[in-house]
Amino acid sequence: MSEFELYCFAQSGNAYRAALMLNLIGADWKPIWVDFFSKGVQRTPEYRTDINEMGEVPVLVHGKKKLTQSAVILTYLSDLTGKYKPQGEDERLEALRWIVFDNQKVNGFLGPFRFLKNFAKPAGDPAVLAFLKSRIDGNLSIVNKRLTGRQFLASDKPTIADISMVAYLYYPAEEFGFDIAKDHPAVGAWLDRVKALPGWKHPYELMPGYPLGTN
Ligand SMILES: N[C@@H](CCC(=O)N[C@@H](CS)C(=O)NCC(=O)O)C(=O)O
Repeated sequence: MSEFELYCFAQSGNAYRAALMLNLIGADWKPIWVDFFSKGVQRTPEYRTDINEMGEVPVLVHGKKKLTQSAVILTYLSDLTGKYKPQGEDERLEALRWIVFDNQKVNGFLGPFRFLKNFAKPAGDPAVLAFLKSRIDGNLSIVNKRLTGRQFLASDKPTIADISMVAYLYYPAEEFGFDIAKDHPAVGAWLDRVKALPGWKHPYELMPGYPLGTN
């Protein structure tokens, strides 16, 4: 039995944050596939009673602990191992600041945009997609400015803020209809730096369920 179990699926950038962290810290972990698309398992009463009352992935199981919300999972794993942990109060608050901005405004918009564009039936309303795209452009520009002349978001070393922010950013450009790394070059260079960390893997390699319907 693995030390950690992670409820997840390959298309989830929210779950990727936790999966990537587990891989980067060299944890003994295994994914538990959640059939999000065909069965909507996360919306069943059983899932909400037994796994996560919020009806979401990721969920991390470690011994008797069951943790949800990727920001909580990242914090827990960095406290536990000391890896990718912001150092000192200023860095800790800075990392938290970028994680909240990411959850709400960067991947918080990118995730639904990509879902509406690729997976929703019926497909997303073009007006909604256009609204989300304009927010995504504006917010990625803020991240791009932050990363111009710096190596990582909250420190001179990679921290959980970086692991949070990459959530949806490695998925193929065709799934968005625009190329994040090209449109935001400092973000592109930083994505390469994160990709070079030992243990990095693409979300489609790290979590089960890709291509859709193959698990
Ligand atoms: N803030 C949460 C977001 C989690 C989230 O929204 N996960 C999606 C999958 S990518 C989900 O499970 N949604 C439930 C649903 O749509 O029914 C986190 O970072 O963990």
